[in-house]
Amino acid sequence: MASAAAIKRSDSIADTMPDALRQSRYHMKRCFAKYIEQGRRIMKLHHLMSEMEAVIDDKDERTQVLGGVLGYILCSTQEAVVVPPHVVFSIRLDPGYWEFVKVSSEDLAVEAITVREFLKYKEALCDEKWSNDEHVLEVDFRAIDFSTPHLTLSSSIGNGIDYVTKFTTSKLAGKLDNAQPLVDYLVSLHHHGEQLILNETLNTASKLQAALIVTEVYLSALPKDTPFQNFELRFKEWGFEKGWGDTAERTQETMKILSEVLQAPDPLNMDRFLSRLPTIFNVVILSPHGYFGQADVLGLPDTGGQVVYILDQVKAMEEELTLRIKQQGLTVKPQILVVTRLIPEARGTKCNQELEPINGTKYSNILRVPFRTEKGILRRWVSRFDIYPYLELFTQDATAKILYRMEGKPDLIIGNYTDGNLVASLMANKLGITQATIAHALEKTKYEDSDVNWKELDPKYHFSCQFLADTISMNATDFVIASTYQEIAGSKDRPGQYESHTAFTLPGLCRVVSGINVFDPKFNIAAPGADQSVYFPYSEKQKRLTSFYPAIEELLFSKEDNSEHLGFLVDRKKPIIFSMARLDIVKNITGLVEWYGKNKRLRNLVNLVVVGGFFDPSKSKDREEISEIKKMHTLIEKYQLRGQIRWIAAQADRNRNGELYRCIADTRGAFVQPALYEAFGLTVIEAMNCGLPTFATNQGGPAEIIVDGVSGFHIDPNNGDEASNKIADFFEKSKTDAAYWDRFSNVGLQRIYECYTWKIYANKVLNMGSTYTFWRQLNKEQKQAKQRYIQMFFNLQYRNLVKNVPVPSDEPEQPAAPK
Ligand code: UDP
Ligand code: LCN
Repeated sequence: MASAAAIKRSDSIADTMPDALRQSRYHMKRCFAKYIEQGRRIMKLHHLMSEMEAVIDDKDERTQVLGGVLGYILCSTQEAVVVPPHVVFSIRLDPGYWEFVKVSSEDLAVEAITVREFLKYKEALCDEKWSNDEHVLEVDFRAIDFSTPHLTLSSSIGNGIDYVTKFTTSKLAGKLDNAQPLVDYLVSLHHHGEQLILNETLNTASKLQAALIVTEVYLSALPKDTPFQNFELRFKEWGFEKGWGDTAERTQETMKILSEVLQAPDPLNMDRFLSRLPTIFNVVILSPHGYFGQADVLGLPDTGGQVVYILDQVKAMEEELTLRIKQQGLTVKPQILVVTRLIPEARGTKCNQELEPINGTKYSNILRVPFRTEKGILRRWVSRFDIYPYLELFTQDATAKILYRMEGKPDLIIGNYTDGNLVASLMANKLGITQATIAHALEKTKYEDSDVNWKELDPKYHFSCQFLADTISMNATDFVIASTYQEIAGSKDRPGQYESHTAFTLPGLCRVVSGINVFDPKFNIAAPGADQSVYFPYSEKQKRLTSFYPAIEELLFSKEDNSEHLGFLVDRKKPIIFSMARLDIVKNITGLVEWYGKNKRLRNLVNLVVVGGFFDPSKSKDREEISEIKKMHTLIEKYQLRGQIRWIAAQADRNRNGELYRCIADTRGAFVQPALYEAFGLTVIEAMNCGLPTFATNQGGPAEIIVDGVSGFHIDPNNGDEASNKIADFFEKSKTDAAYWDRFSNVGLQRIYECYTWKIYANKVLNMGSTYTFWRQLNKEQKQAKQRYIQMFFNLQYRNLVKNVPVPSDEPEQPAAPK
């Protein structure tokens, strides 16, 4: 295949493609004739390639055709729309860079087209009349993005904060007066009515600069550890308020950094200064859907890593906030509220309690607010796909409760997933405060052609609401916290989750010609960690939680089926391959069972243990879970797996789960994460933290967490034979060479310590909070214009769609599912 070097960035596809087609004219004419043979349709890359193979059956000739620029262009094609006699291509040469061309199958003429035209071809396949209407609703966020600077390199995507600091610096540079917005911002800082940093005495850059020279001399004469209180009054007279530091030394440092910023702004000092400013004390984290609790919830429908992530995030953020506030010389206690839904019928969990302190924190709580409709309070769990009718009222109710609990506004609102992000957008807009969003997983890329086919999928998934809600939140938010690069902008071959919202179409509803721009500097990567007091290496013998051993022994090896486990392991000397996930289709636990069932070599080498769901489909209300439960039973019978498989129901005890991973490591086993797509994959880092060699899907976040063949292995969930053989090869090698297994265990751990800890995360996210709070202030007008556009879109489009989502009647709950 040709390399990227074959095509220069400055060349457009429309410029290079005609020549490339001409060079293989004979074959290309035949290929294009084949492409249009079946009439109008959407073709993906694999269709284009397999039909090309059928036409050019000689392998050498095919290699020659694909060896040049043409091969490179074709392989960068995301999809093609066949509209005889034309084939229209959407080509993605690099993450974030898309081009669209129309090729005539008759004379191979190539014409550049716009994204709008491309979407029109695509939607015409399902709704030609709508597509031809000149006045359909076109959503174009780019049109109102008139002043935000954007990045240009694909490799810079996800480092937004670095660029925002650079852009800020250059705005303030040049002459002292340019720093006035910074001074205004500093004068505006306060907490609960108390002025911080500067008062009106120092309301110009020149006054501030002069005063800083005086304080420099004054502070140099004091012992370094002099508490701020000792010179607080004098500073106040000069115009300086609290918040510079707890001692003379730290105050002097912070003031010096600001003096340097005023003298000649540079990004490093700007970043250091902004991250020291006392701007964040109270944080609201929104996560309405699922069962949000600290015990007995994991593995319940729609309840997985998001809950784990948020609880760990709160602990890490509270710790970091407490430290920062103290270092700045303030005595304020930070408050973090995780706001979720209160579920009256809570399946034995605490999800029916309004307030619950968060374990391991001093000042953080879960606040639960019920979903309401005009019929009253909704008592039961509702799928995340059906959640839209409750969100607006929930926002109102939650806002009132938050203001009451915090005795004022929060300083930062962080949304999670579609529902939490939409609520965060509405709330942050109403209160006028900084907003962050976290996706965990955007649903759009999980289902092929989910935009054009929305009408078919809508009754089940309500994607029309979801995609528009996501688009609204991405645009409304001040910054986005992603876990990996791929989440934003994908990989060479696959668009990112956010990137897939760049342009899409919902025929009959609206054509989104510019939904989001992944080069917007709001995008940042801050990868989560795993709680290292729970997930620590199997080799740390003195820390092992031996009290769980009898229960884990029973869980893995007892002979009889019961409500917690099914199947048994005849040969307990074999290593165990282990997987644990919610029983969603996308998690592909059934895929792993099938690969194992089919691969005799693997079955001879290892046993299989999977944790997920439960065994009686009639006990589940979740559509996907029900079908996966049934499939598991079928596969166990089909491949006669009893004796080699243990299926364990969803496990809710994190500490015991940590020990379970380590017990699997004791068998010299491995963790396998076979998802068809995984946004991040907390189980992957949990397993690696426990020293378990890990095989994880190459579709999504795990492909970035693991360096294939170095700190673990990638597997292709769409190629089960290859995946199961890769696992079998590993165990064959480990059987003859014990050091081989040890190597993957150790390098996996190293990878975690370098990149995936909560400490690194909290530091990054709080810096983002400070930097983007100033940035939104600097770009007030732009922000306001966008908000008005968003409000109109929300009102006229999104709200109408929500009316189509049924509100279930509140008949009594089924018996609780076993935990
Ligand atoms: N988990 C669990 N019990 C289960 C299934 C999952 O405790 O039966 C935990 C798992 O340890 C991890 C989280 O739930 O902490 C799942 O996170 P992941 O990112 O792997 O997937 P998600 O469910 O968020 O899609
Ligand atoms: C949701 C997912 O699907 C996972 O991939 C993530 O690991 C989890 O949330 C936590 O962010």
